[in-house]
This record gives sequence, C-alpha cells and structure tokens, in this order.
Amino acid sequence: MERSLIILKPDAVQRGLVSTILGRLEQRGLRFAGLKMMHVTQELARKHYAEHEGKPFFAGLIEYITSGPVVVIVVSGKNVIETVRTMVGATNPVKAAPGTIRGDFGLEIGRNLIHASDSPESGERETSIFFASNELVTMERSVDRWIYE
Ligand code: D4T
Repeated sequence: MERSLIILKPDAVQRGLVSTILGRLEQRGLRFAGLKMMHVTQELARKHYAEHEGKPFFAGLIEYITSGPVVVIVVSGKNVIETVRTMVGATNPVKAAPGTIRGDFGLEIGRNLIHASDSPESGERETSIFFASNELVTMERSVDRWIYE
C-alpha cells in the first residue's frame, strides 16, 4: 500500500480545473484518503520544497504555490505513486504527453497545475506535512474487487 500526496496548484483552482482533475483520478479507480482546500503558507511551502532550496527557480516556486488556495488530496493503494505520476506527465508541460494532466492543460513549467509525490517515502513525508492523522480516512470499497485483481 502506498500513499501519494497530490496538490492541485493555485492555477488549477483559478482555472476551474479542480473537478476535471479530481474526476480523472476518481474515474481511474483511485481511492481518496484525504481531501481539503487550503492556503499553503510560506513555512509549509519551504518544508514541502526543501530539496529545491538554493536552486534558481526556488523563489518563484514558493511564490507560485503560495499565490492562492490549493486543493490537497491523498490517494492510497497499490502502486499509486507511479500511477499518479504517469497521469500527471512530465514536469515541463511542453514535454508532457497528450493525455496527461500537464500535457492536456498546461503550457509552462512555472504553471504546471499539479504536484504528485515521486516516491513512497515522499508520499509518506508529504502526507504528514499536509494532513493531520485525524483528517485522513480509511474505507473499504466493495467495488475494489472489480478494480484490483
Ligand atoms: P512538483 O514537485 O511540483 O510535482 O513537480 P515535479 O515533481 O514534477 O518536479 P520537480 O520536483 O523536479 O520540480 C518541482 C517544481 O519546480 C518547478 N521547476 C522545476 C521549475 O520551475 N524549473 C525547473 O527548472 C525545475 C526542474 C516545477 C516543479
């Protein structure tokens, strides 16, 4: 079982793409374990993007993610890290394949709409940064037998 932390960034919210992107995740069969709207504070942004501190694009990255409300989601299940990353597409939308979220809706790396954890370890770390344990749910879905072998 893995967990992926997904952020629908301020541009996705402002452009009215929340339901479209959530719909893609839901239709795929992914199981939500957490979902909320929030403002990312400077402190939270710096913690989340700590690995990029010192890089030339860091300041712009912090400004972007804190520029308006975001929607944060946790999905849990088998292979969700790779599944969601594949749906999201390449970091730079110019290189993202059509059919991916960035490839269908984005044009620039600094407005790439969505974040998704890149490893099971990141998924755990980022989930604990954005969600308190009492904000997460576990649920049985009877439909899972038709989604997972
Ligand atoms: P996030 O973390 O936003 O989901 O993006 P990725 O996982 O796909 O890509 P990343 O961590 O390598 O980069 C984080 C974030 O920084 C922006 N960025 C990145 C940028 O503006 N210029 C750059 O040259 C790079 C490498 C875009 C995503």
